[in-house]
Amino acid sequence: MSISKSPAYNLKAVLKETGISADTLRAWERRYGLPLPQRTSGGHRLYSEHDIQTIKWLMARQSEGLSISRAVDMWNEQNTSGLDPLVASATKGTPAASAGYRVPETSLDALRKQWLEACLNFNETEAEEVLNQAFAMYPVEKVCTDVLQRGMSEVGEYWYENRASVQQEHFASALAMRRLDTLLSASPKPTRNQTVLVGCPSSEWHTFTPLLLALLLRRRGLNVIYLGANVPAERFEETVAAVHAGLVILVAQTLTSAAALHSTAQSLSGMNIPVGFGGRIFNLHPSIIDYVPGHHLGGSVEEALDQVDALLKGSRPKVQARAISEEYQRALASFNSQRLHIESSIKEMAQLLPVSAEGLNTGIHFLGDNIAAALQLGDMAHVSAELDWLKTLMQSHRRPASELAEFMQNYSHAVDKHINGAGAPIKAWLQAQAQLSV
Ligand code: B12
Repeated sequence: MSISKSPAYNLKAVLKETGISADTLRAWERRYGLPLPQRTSGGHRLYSEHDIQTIKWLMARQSEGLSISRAVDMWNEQNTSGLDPLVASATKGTPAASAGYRVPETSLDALRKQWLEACLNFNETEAEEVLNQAFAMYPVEKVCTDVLQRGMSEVGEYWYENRASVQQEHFASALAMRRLDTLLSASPKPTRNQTVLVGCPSSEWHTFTPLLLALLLRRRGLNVIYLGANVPAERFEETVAAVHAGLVILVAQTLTSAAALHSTAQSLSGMNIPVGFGGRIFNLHPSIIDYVPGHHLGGSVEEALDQVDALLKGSRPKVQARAISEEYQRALASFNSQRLHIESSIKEMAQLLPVSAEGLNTGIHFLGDNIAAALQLGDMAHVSAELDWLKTLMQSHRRPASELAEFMQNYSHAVDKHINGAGAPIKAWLQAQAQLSV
């Protein structure tokens, strides 16, 4: 078989014939000299039939799972050993497999698995290579959600079940964040004149989804100002006014940061700017949504994208948030004012418990923050889910359930002592939990 090497086709014809993008084709030429078309006297590229077949050959290797650099290596190896790769592939079926290359699966699920495995092994080179391959094969949006976001979620589950260490989880999230940062800084200039502020309320350190949202909105042409983690409510209004924001998006993953989000949204509610919000905690406890003076952007980052467009068009009526009951308002005010006393009483009572001072402090803070947040968000039952989380964590670290029951009893006595009547909803909940924990 002889394939013509005479220059005959312009760039447009080649793009149409192969389906490759002009940028990718130019990058292959620049990096690998493959293919290297001739030029007209005016400097325009002219490709031969052989060039077109070369491009198709390289694309076929990519769809078999090879990275472009491995595909080029294979092309060069076959050429140096006197084999015409185009002839070999026409006669032998899948060249990557027959040349002894490991052909990894390239579905998004398989790529996510490979990425996770590389992260769990602290293998940065491999993890980056898998991502490069994923981005070469699939749209940016798909890779970000199906590989990175779902990968992060899975790492979180591994950590929770004690199948991954904090170090492995941190390593994976650092790589994922770094990639999003790079993509964001490389994204084109905004083409729309609306500005969206995206950030986390105070006490929220999970920045992956707000950063992802910032990236995806930027790729839709919006001017996104990304504020990152732990943004306090103070002076937020000033910032919104200074940048002429058309929309503020706040993201929370935990109960305590949902309460902080609630406070920030309240402080912005006097301005005529819509507030959008979302995150894991609103999926877990949808009843919280009604208490937030803002627009819930849906259950996933993808859903949020369309909601954002609707909000910017001004086609959504202002949300009337639900107020918490008077009983809860009283309980919250008393709890906040007596919290220090309650906590020092628990510490005194817990001296006999076989837990370290550090463990006890963490437990006290965790529970106190969650009680205050649940009261602010209208339902003490929200703390139960957080406790389930704590129980499973304790189990996976082999801590006895009786430890938690005793701690809850102590907490209940301390609430009784310092905020007797007004603390009723807290006490009722603590008593029920102490029974359940034994
Ligand atoms: C990475 C990570 C961290 C990193 C964050 C690094 C960073 N810069 O982001 C660090 C180490 C800082 C961290 C700290 C903590 N973390 Co953490 N973390 C995670 C992990 C693994 C991923 C977080 C993430 O990016 N989630 C976002 C995506 C990947 O999650 P997702 O739930 O699949 O997202 C879906 C929906 O929730 C929704 N969604 C999510 N965000 C948004 C946003 C919008 C606008 C919308 C519309 C929808 C939406 O859409 C997605 C579906 O498409 C999660 C595991 C998990 N499942 O989330 C734990 C997790 C969130 N962390 C958890 C905990 C407990 C903590 C700590 C308290 C741990 C500790 N003891 O210190 C601290 C708290 C920090 C704080 N105050 O904010 C728990 C929360 C449990 C709970 N009941 O609150 C989780 C769930 C782990 C677990 N399984 O137990 N964490």
